[in-house]
Amino acid sequence: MAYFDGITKVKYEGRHSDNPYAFKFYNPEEKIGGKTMEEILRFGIAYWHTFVADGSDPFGAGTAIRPWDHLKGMDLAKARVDAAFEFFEKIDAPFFCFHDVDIAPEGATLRESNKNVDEIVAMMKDYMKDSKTKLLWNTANMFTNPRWTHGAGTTSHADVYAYAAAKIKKGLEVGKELGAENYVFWGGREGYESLLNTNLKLEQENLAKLFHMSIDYAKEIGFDAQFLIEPKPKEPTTHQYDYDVATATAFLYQYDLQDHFKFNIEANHATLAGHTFEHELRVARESGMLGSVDANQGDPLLGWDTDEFPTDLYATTLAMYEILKNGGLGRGGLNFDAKVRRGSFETEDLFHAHIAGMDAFAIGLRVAQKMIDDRFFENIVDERYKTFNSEIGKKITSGQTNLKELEAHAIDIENIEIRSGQVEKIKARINQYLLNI
Ligand code: XUL
Ligand code: CO
Repeated sequence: MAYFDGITKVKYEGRHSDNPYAFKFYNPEEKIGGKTMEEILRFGIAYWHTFVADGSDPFGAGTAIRPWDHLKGMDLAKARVDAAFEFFEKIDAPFFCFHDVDIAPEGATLRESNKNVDEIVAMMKDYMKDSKTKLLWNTANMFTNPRWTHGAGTTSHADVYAYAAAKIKKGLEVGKELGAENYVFWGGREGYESLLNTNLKLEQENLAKLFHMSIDYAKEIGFDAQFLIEPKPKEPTTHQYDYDVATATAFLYQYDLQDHFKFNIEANHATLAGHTFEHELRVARESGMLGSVDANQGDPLLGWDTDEFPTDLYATTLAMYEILKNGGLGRGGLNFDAKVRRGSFETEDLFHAHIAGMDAFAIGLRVAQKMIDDRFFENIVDERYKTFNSEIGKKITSGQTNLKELEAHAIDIENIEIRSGQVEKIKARINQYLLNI
């Protein structure tokens, strides 16, 4: 059965097309800076938002109308796999991502849940023989079920910890079976509500031990995926341990995990942390830890994780600049961890949303590559920091000086010429780049 009847494969028609089911800027085969757009952008479809979510929010029931709505249990799970692979083909997605509970219903025990997962994984594997769509990453959902109320790897109960470990073990096996490029750890409920009842040290040490056990097990079974930590602040718990890239980097170094993890950076998590998307990407990139991206955007008027499809060209351009300067995303990709708005409840909205997101990143890529070719930011930064190429500047950057020598240099200076940072001039120029693609 076809779930998206009447919609044919979405193709690139160029910027002047008025076909809502065509890409205007994303041309998968077109080369940008030597690689195809498909190779650089590595788009992924988030199974949970696109095939599972129903548009419900904390204030009301689901609104989404989906052609698989009438089904239940494993029949529903199987219909979603059929729908997913039809969607991947039609939207031309090279990757997808899922949590264990997205693909198969949970049973009364983990043994039962795993049996359901196995059945769906076998079905996916079958589809993947003929489909070009690969698994970017999978993960274990350790935040929805009430057992995770006090955390998973940071829980106050050893049985819950064991359950979490068992779910990760299964997730690694599933990742291996489906050839996943990455395995993601988003610490859904890894944090705390209040210090009044929390052993912070034990919780963090236990979490680190769980990561070490996961590394060991992946090695044992020969699953060579890249491990990714996805930082997020203050949601759902008041204090999330992986608050942002800097906080999580300190955690990784503290527990000797730094060589085993990179970051999966989500735009809306960055802004919730009080950072820009590009800040988080830059911090990860500069420490060699930029692994993958959850491509979405938040609503600046709302203080929670709205997971909107990315359409802000300024943000996608600056993000693509970081990604290109990183030499690409390697085994990572741009996963649309994004959901259609509650009011966008028709099935076709799933296509419009993904087309909008893919085009927005394609524009970002085109503009960022042009800026890099022109050395736009590089020239600005070189000029701004040029005094560090002077005799004393070189001594500072190479660590060849000391306070006495710097005092001798500074003591008789009467006038230091400080130049404007020219942020407005830079922004005006960026607007020109955006309008001239
Ligand atoms: C939650 C979130 C997750 C992770 C995977 O905010 O981003 O969907 O991406 O668990
Ligand atoms: Co995410």
